[in-house]
Amino acid sequence: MFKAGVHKAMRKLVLCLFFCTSVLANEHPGMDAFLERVAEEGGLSESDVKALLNKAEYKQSIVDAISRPAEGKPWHEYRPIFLTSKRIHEGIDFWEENRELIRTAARQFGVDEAIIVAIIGVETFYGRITGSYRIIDALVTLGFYYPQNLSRDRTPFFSAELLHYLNLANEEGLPADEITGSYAGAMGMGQFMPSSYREYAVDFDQDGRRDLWRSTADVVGSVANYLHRHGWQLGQPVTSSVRISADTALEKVSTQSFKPTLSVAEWQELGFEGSSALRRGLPAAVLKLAEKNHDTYWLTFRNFYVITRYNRSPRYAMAVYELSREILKGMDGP
Ligand SMILES: [Ca+2]
Repeated sequence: MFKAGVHKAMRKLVLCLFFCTSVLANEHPGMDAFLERVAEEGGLSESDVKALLNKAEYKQSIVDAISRPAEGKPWHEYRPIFLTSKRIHEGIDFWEENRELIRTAARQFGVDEAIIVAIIGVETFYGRITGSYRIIDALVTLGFYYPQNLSRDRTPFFSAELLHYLNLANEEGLPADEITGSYAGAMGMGQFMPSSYREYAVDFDQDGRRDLWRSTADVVGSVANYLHRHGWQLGQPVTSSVRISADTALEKVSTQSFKPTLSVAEWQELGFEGSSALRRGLPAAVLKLAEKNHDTYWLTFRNFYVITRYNRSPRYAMAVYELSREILKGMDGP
């Protein structure tokens, strides 16, 4: 009886040693190559990284989410997601609550205040929705299991972000297995990717830490610094509508990059008729947006390009700009 009990317990233990560790120790395709990179780069403990990756889980929901991002929608479906009266009014509240802080950051970094507010509004509804995926799961899923049926293989991008994340956690003393964020690995109120966090986050409240989750000051300062470092031009235009005619060279419309290439005057020669108030030598790109039954065209300037450094989608940049205008109107009101 006793012997049988021990035997049973032993069997249970052996089974658990086998199954429990195999459940806990997740192996991922490409993990060995990644660990080699960790070793080559130095600075991180390979065994700590391995232990962390072993605990990271592949999430089908992350693969599903990256396969259908909101950015794929046409403008007339994309715009209503962000340009709601709730997001406008909460933006006014957020600005009013943090007036001094936003003014100080905007002055220090030479950035327009309304754009800082609008970016935080579009990213996380002013810090309310920062994402509930474990960052380690998000970056392991996208770095090791990126869906191969999408137009572009972004494995290199996400595995680089995973490496940045591990370094960031190490540098800032963050719990790498606990931090949560978006399905793509963006973190905190401003949704900074790990590489951006390392490069652009600032300790704006000067408490000795860069905290983009709980410190509104650090978030506002970091967003302002990000825009500044990418070349924001204070008080300069972002975008302006443009008229086309039958002769307009529509094939010149920008699609991939919105880096200004031609001047307003040169665009005019190609048939894009901008506002007469614009400086003729101002560098611009041209954007086409799909309304339900027609297209609209926009000259986009340096500052528009800077917003696309935050998120590559021109519809994202346009939503940020329009939200900033609506919030600004509310601030000017009675
Ligand atoms: Ca701080």
